[in-house]
Amino acid sequence: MYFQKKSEFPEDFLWGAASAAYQVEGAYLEDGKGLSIWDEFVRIPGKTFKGTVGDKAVDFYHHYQEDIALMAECGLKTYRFSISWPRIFPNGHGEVNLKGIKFYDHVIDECLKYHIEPMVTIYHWDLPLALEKEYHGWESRQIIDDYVNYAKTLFQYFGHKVKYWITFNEQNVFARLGWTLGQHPPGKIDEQKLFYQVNHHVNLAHAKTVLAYREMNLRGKIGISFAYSPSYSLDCRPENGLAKADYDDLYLYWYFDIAGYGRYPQAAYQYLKEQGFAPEITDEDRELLRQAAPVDFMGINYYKTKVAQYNPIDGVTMTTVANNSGIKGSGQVVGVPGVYKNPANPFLQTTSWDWAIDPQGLRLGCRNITSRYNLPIVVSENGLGAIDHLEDHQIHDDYRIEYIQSHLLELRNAIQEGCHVIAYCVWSFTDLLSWLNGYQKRYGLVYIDRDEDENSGTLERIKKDSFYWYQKIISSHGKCLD
Ligand code: BGP
Repeated sequence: MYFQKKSEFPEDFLWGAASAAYQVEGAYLEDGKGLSIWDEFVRIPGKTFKGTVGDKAVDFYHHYQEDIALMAECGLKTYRFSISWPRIFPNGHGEVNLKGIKFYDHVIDECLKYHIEPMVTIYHWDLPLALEKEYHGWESRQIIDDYVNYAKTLFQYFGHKVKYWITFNEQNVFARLGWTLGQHPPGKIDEQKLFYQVNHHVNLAHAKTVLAYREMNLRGKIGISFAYSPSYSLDCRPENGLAKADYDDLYLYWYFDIAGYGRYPQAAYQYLKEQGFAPEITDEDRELLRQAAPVDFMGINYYKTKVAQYNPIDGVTMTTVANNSGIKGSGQVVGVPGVYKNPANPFLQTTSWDWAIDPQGLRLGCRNITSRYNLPIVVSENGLGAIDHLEDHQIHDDYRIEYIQSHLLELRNAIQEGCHVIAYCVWSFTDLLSWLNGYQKRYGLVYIDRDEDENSGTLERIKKDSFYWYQKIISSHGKCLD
């Protein structure tokens, strides 16, 4: 839409940044923490870039005071971070590890000391390994009660201090990569039926947790975050228009509709049922999902858009070579045979990892969410992964500034168009370990001196140009964006 006068960000807008426990904390065996599935998976040769492991990561566990002080200096209003389940329950259930509780209590207090709103992700992929060994983790319905017990424990300890909760980070990524592409633990390939069943268990765990949270009357907000790549039809050929609708239903609304409406989209469900991939859903499940919807806010992790094109039945599949090398053009087109495929968008630049850079896509995504669900939105991740060069103790990351600036301008447009956006979290505040891409793909506003070698670097924190830029944006309440 065209508006003559530009609007501003709301007064109480939460300018923030995000991270995940496994990617920053390190201290993987300290203070009673149990192993997570990632601690094991990364040790399988060839799974991560240069064999990186998260044993030390960027050592947030010992640097959290320094890092949160830097967040305060930057002016952050919210810090989104995740809690490591095996730090709280080393075996997934049973006795609480009080040292784990103490650590997060300190992190939360440190945030509050600087008036930074803690936004907690309950699950950002680091499942206790013990549960994988005991009953195959997310493959079993047993996990639902263990997850709810873990989440309720967090509500009991931190519910009076934390006002924003995110049940899951990107089940549409961890389930797909874990059960169909073999790129995340448990490393299974093309287990379509299991993948949809796993995703269903995640939905049930989410729903039960939302209901438990509401019963506790804690007066905060609870939502969920998905990886969100809105789509364009390749062109106006009707078959491509339908491919877009199919992509949207199968790849996006299959997840979002549960959070928004408590049900799966019809066309996708019928398709999966016929394929033999639909999850087993009981009447009780249906009722539970319905009761928990809608969430209080929809979290979106936005990095890119996709193009949808009809994919013939003998066309490309999802199993393909991913670009985890940072060599532009090394990724391949993927798709679902007979349904859709996602060719590159010739009108957009890409990152070195072949992610289409599309600021307007963020606006489009917010508009879609608003039209379909009319729910508040938290942009729980957005940022640029790039190779940074340290020169004279400085990082001149104008490319990152340009990326964030252009996305924030479009976010402001979305807000003007009526989207109720409550927060924006840059991914990430400090550099951190990329799950599959080591440390060469950096996202931070603050550089951290280390690389793929576990013994490398001093872990010194160095503010990048983007840090100072974001500081200005926050202090001017977004006015400096123009
Ligand atoms: C999201 C994850 C984050 C983070 C980010 C960047 O999918 O929620 O944890 O990793 O993507 O991804 P990558 O590190 O692969 O570039």
